[in-house]
Amino acid sequence: WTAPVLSASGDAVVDLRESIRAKLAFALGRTPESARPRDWFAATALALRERIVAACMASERSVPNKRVYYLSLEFLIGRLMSDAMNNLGLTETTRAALRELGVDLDAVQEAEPDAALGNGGLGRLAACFMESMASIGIPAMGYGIRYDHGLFRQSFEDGWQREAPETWLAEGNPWEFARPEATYAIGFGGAVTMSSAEAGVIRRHWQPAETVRAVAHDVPVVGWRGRHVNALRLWKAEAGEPVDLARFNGGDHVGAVAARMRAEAISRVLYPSDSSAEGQELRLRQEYFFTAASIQDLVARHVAERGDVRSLPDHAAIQLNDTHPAIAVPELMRLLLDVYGLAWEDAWHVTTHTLHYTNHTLLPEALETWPVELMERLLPRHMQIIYLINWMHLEEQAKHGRQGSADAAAYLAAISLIDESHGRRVRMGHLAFHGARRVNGVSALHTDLMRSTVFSDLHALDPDKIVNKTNGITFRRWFHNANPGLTRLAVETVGAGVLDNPELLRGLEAQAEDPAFVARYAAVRRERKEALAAIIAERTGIDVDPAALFDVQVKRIHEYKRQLLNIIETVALYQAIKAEPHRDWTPRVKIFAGKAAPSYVQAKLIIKLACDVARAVNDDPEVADRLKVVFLPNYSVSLAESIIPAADLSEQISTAGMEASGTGNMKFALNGALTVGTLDGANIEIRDHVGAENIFIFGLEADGVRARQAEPDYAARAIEASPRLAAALDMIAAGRFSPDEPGRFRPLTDDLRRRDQYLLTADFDDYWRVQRAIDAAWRDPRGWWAKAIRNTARMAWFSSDRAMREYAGEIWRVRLG
Ligand code: 26V
Repeated sequence: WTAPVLSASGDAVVDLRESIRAKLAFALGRTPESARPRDWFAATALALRERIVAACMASERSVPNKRVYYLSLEFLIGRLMSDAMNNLGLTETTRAALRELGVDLDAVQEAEPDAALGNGGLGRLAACFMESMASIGIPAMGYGIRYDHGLFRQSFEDGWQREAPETWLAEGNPWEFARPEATYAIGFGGAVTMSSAEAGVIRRHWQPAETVRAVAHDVPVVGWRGRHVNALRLWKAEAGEPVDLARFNGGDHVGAVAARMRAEAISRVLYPSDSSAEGQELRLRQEYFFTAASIQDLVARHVAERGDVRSLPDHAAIQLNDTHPAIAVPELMRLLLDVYGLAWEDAWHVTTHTLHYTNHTLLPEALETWPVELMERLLPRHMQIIYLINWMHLEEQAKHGRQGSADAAAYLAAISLIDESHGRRVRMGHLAFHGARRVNGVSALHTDLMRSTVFSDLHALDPDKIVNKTNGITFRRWFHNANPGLTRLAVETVGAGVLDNPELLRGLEAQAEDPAFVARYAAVRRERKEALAAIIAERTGIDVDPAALFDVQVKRIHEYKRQLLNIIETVALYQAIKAEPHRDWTPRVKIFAGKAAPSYVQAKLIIKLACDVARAVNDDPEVADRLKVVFLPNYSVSLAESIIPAADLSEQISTAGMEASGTGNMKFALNGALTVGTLDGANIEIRDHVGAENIFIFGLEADGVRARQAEPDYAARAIEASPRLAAALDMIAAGRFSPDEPGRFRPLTDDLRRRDQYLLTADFDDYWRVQRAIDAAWRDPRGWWAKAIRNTARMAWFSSDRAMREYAGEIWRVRLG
């Protein structure tokens, strides 16, 4: 980021230039003449990495009193170069150094592949939290998997999503340090044996049938102004033996490496689903693999530093990002019982004072459960421990009355860690809840719903356990780096202190109606819109007018997020324009991006509909520039960085009660897009902060959703009551957008008529109403920009620094460094 306060000093430029030149020659073996942008990227990253390590070694070397361990199956970190440069204050130095080498920094940045080690919100949140912890000085380590292939690359073939493997590591990763000395053996399968040890105490011993090696790879995470550096430790799976020599020598060259392939499969690919719990054995192997390696690593570090495993809760706080690492509960118990020889009560005390659990969804299909049979086969010792935990848990409750009645049986079935309703399955949410000291939701509404729905019985047993920690985003990436023009304007208006303290953004409010300031704010937006228009033209061939209202919905494709509601409104608008082509319609560009899970048939059909509607609308000369529809392929963190600063309108239209928080909503509002949204997730808190007059709210609230779902035939009746909705659905169902296959979208329209689980029909008319109010607001530029500026000015609370301070104080009880 071109910080006006941080300009390049001559010496620093020369130093960095020579350092880049040396990396190119001696680390990459390239001459400047033959170097491609990718080589310059690697050389620059290596030179910057050296400076990160220097910053790391300069910061105090003493052992922190307490460390935070953030366990997550996903870290959607994206590109790391601008983070590193800006947090070190070296962006202008790097630009100048490269310029002296005849190289353009922007081209070098474009050559960095995204580290797409996550699906969506949950993974991106983990990345924002890592950056914030380093920035505010929380001693922390992130633990995850070093996937060879992150989230698939999306392309379109005639409007259908196609998936291809993503190859971010094809040319290596200059940011990481391989740490082969930090390798752990991870067991699977086998049996549990008993041995009577000293004093007649029976010790159990797990003898796995198979072991896989977990090898650490550390990515440094440098905080703002280079004050602190933490590590993201990603585990790579390797086989115990690279090749079975006997088989190889016997001529079976493929069979000789079969075991190796099976082991390495664990860190091969990220599961591309964030919506339905598919009972895949490989996924359970991934979860146990990274959790066990991480727990072993952190316990070993604790024992090396403090000598006694019993003091673990005083010096370590472990955060489980959703239930994916919930196997940490029995794994920590196993280590404490079987390896360190603690008594059950002591082990349980240590476990339940070290672990904490964040829930990120209440959608039933995304709540993890694992078949007992699979767990017994893969993790026999853990299953024993889970049974024991559950037995004690249920005994405890049975003691407190409620025995005997049918009511009591239903109650025990509800709080049990084992779900017996359709085969026997371990409820990972219940396990994590029970093993954790604190459990948190990610927005005020979501936390309330946790207490009143999925976890209501467990909540009643321990009413202080569930706390709220509303999500946040790192302003360094999503404001300073993604929108340097707006950041420069903020710095020039309220002072450079805003880079350290976002609360100073408040000072922009006073300028919200000042014509000179508004003109500069609008000019920044215009510039970002022109840049996005160029990307749209390049990637889709569609020409859009940067003067039009850019209306953006970018996120994973999921029915509850209701991209379909947006598309149906687009169809209705298309019909209205066709009916009255000469009215002065507010020109809009509807921009979509997002990936569908490869197995999610309905979501893929929604993408196809968006593409088919886009073609019909964009090709209709009567519509011209009044309406354009764009689906940008391969949504990613880096694409988001281009889209968000260019948005005028942010679509956050999930069915109320279903989006746990949302974090994209925060990124858009901070960058001055106005939100059209439901009272769901963090939208509610965004409204509270930006003011109800600066956001467009519509639709049913969460309790209204529940009431409506209980009404018979609610969808059919809503369609009957709304001629506009009925006409739009008829047009889609009749094949107007799919003349080559008229029935193509019947699965979507039939489902809306019959079931409409996500209440599109209930909210459609109000959505149409608010969209027309938005059209009117856009035609009053002074009013619009004042609202936009007030959004930017009032979003400071949504910084992930605030979220991390809350976790540090109220969950982890850790001091900031
Ligand atoms: C669930 C599952 C279910 C099993 C199959 C694989 C898989 C992968 C991921 C997930 C978690 C989905 C939950 C999730 O991403 N939640 C999002 O978390 C964001 C950060 O808290 C939040 O802003 C979004 O509202 C929420 O949808």
